[in-house]
Amino acid sequence: MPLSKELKKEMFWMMLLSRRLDERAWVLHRQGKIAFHISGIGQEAAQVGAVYALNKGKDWLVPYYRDLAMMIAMGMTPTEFVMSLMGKAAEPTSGARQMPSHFSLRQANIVSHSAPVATQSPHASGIGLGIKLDGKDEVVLTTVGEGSTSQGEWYEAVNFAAIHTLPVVFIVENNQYAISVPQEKQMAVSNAADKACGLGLDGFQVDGTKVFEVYEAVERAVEKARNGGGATVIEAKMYRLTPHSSDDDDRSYRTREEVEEHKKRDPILLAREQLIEEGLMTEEEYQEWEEKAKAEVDRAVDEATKAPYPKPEDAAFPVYAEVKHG
Ligand SMILES: Cc1ncc(C[n+]2csc(CCOP(=O)(O)OP(=O)(O)O)c2C)c(N)n1
Ligand SMILES: [Mg+2]
Repeated sequence: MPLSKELKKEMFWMMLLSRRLDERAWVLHRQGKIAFHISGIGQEAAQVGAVYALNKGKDWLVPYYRDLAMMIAMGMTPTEFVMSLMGKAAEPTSGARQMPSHFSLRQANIVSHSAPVATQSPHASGIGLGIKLDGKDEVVLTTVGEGSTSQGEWYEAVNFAAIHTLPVVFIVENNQYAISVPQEKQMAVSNAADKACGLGLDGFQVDGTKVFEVYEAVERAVEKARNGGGATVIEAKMYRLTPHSSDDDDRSYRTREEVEEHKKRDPILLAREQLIEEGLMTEEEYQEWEEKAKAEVDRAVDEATKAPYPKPEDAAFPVYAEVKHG
């Protein structure tokens, strides 16, 4: 389905809001107000483009830790995200029991993942099998980084989905690094998508810095899955513009020149240029959106700061049965 003007603008708004929120998380970390942040900066086009191909509330999403822009586009509020960074009781993923960015959102069919990378991939295939057995026309979309496609779990999940013609779209967000390890030290193929054909599936590459191109590719795969055509692997190529996480110093394994070069293809700049070129947005409107995004992020930080921490006596729930004293 071609995207309307309104939808294109909405997608750009989701990218912009996520970017400004993500940047604030880095500031909060450097201010000592949060313990950890893992960033999606540079990956927003792939994330927003992919989830706009879903039927929200009906389809399923099994994301990974960089998918902040996906989460914002699927309805997680900036306040909820900042609460999760601060470990506040009302954060929706786990009530502050999980690391930040191990996203989930029950009302949006978004399923949490564990810290070992790629363990979410078999969960996605399992959900796909459930959908097939129930005869429903729902679709599962799941993501991993390119490094994670070297994990056994990823192969097992893709293999299983291929054998059983399951309605799963496997997205690989190829940001060219797995922490300090560049792609050529992670795999002997040039494209993670090439791995799909050995498992009997179609694998496509898409420019992960172009939001509307990602949307088109994922939409085709989602519709194929919905119509009984089975799974697809889509590799979105982009670049991780920040260090791996707030605990990483990327100067030890890549040059500043390399990072600066990739900033020229920042997905926010590319989408903004395209919208202005197509006459869908003016420069003034963009500046207003910047103000609006800043105000939303300010409000989120303010609200999350005021929100209460979990009660110490709730710490063991729901892992242990309630202990009754006296
Ligand atoms: C099984 C496992 N091994 C190692 C780690 C440590 N680890 C966390 S993120 C990461 C890099 C993953 O790289 P990639 O899949 O490319 O995703 P990216 O972080 O680049 O988005 C590693 C090795 C882990 N979490 N799980
Ligand atoms: Mg990577």
